[in-house]
Amino acid sequence: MEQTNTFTETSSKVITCQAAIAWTANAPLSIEKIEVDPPKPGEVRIKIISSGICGTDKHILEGKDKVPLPAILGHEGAGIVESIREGVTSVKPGDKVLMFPLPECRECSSCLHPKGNFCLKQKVIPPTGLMLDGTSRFTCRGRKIYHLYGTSTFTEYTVVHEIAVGKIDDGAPMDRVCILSCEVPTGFGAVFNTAGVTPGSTCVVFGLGGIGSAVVMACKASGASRIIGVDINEEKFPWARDLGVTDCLNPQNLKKPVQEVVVEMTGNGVDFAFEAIGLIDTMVAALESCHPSYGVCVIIGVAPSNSQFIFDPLLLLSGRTLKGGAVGEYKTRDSIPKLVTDYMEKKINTDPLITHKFPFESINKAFELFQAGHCIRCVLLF
Ligand code: PAD
Ligand code: ZN
Repeated sequence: MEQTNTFTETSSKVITCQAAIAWTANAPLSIEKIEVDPPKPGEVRIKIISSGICGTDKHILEGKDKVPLPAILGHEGAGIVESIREGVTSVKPGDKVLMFPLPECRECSSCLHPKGNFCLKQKVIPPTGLMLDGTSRFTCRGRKIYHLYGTSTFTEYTVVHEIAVGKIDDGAPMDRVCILSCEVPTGFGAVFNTAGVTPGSTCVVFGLGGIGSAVVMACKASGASRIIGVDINEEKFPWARDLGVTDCLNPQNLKKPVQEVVVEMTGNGVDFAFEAIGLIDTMVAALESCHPSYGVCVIIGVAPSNSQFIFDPLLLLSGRTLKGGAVGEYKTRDSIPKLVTDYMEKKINTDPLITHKFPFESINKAFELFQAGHCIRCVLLF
């Protein structure tokens, strides 16, 4: 009861709180006092409890993925609804929620298609940094601050469209389920929805970071007989082996291109290849690692802005399939709360995907650790 009163006391008022601002790329985030406007119709204001730091946030901070700045980054958050505005019916103050980098409006052609998940309502590519009405809810030192993918989780409070929020189990452990809003569905869905990995199959995973690790976990759960992991950072190998990787390859230690080694190791190439790095060269290597006739290559990594994916079309003529997908092709609001229930019922255990936890104030330390390659996923606790 007491908690509900606290939540309603602040509704319709501006909230002053701490947030990590990315003023420019290639500089540390700056923790500052910000003002968060009340939600507008169809919007939800959320108190963030935890947030993962994703490779996409790192790429943005390194200037590789261009988004409007200054912004509040972070898109892998768990929180509690502080207030809602008219039109919002699926969540109420006090609800535990996840917020999604990809919304589900349930009205656009993607959402209405049984397989479509790339909701067209909110412009995710290229990102506008603004809410659907073309404005921002964040102000810092008198200046408007951009949102990221309609989420922005590196802040004590954020405002998100209802179409990007999902209510989760009341008992969900908030320090652990935040990764179910991006890392876990992205990796699991690439395997279960996009590729359809089959028992006994051979797989190669390029990139053994957070997303690649979730891919490995799902390949193992699908009964893959061989899972080859590729990374230039050998610190990732022990974690990857624990999750199910059977062979680890560091391309920098090989005498020939890694794809040639993968093809030799598997006879003619793997059944399923995944690219979870975000580089054109490794995307081509993943495609070339596939069996020429029936291999399936799934692109998950987000390539640097304005890059071109150039490859020999004969690679497809022989029968290979090239696919991609955002957030594992899950319809986010329909599916992700169910993943949380699966986690609660111990049908999936995603805890090994979190290797470090930091208080929110130490966000720059967490980024340093991530950039140095010493972790799989860091989670920030507020
Ligand atoms: P991460 O930094 O945890 O993992 C990337 C891994 O790649 C690290 O282990 C690196 O050591 C490794 N690596 C880097 N360069 C090379 C190389 N040349 N060869 C081999 N290995 C290399 O990031 P992440 O796992 O969080 O994200 C991975 C990608 O997935 C990134 O591009 C991100 O933007 C993308 C992503 N996509 C979606 C989606 O919906 N499609 C969602 C979330 C993240
Ligand atoms: Zn939609």
